[in-house]
Formats: sequence, C-alpha cells, structure tokens
Amino acid sequence: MPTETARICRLHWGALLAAGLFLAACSRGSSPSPALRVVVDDQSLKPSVSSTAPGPVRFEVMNQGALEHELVVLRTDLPAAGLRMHADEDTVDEDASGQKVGEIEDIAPREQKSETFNLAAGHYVLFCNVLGHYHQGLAINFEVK
Ligand SMILES: [Cu+2]
Repeated sequence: MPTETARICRLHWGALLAAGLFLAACSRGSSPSPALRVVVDDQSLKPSVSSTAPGPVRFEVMNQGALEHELVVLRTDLPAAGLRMHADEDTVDEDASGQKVGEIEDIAPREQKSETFNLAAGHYVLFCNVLGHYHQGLAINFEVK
C-alpha cells in the first residue's frame, strides 16, 4: 500500500516538524528576559535582587506608595547616595551623574508598569527622580555582572 505508507510518512514528518518547532519555541522560551520586580513606596525603592546578568532585563515596577513615582535606570560610577543634584537640590542631575539606560515614568499609586531595558555590565543606580524623592530614600545600588 504505497499511498498509505506515503501518508504515514507525511504524518511522521509532520509530527517531527511540529516537534522541531516546539523545541525551537521552547529553547527560545528557556532564555527570556529575566524579570526584575521593583517595589516602590514613598520611602524606598527595592528590587527583588541586587544584581543580574548583562542583557535584556524586564523591570516590573509596582507602586505601593500613596504618591506617583518613576523608575530611572542609570549607569554610573557613583554610589546611590552620591548622585549629583541639580542646583535646586530636589532632583538628580541625570546627565551629570551618569548614563540613563531607561526610565518608566508616571507610575500611579497601586499601578504596575513594565518595560525591558538592555543592560551592559557595570554599576547602576535605580532611583525615582520625582521632585524630592531621591532624598526620601528612593535610590539603590544595582550591579550587572
Ligand atoms: Cu518617587
């Protein structure tokens, strides 16, 4: 029954192809951007881990405070407590302090916002640059290595 054999062969090839696509999808899925949860409230900004590997990192920022916040991802040689301030002393001078890699703005209370940023190895500071919030403690060191 040559036609039946051919049909079964096609089925097998179909199954193999499907399995191959599935494996390809799985191997892609096995190395997704690692998620980094960051909880912000009105006195602190806390990432779920203090370091991560270089590459794309998905920041999932949850605002548990009563005020609106933001997340700035700054690559810098400065420590979290030593960023350069604008003359008003209420906001960080981002350009003078380092290189901004990403920012998630306008995160309302109880809101979660997510974005993926590509991080090279180095020292970073994660902070909120809403007026006065840096001095309220919303800044923390973060390492990519
Ligand atoms: Cu803030």
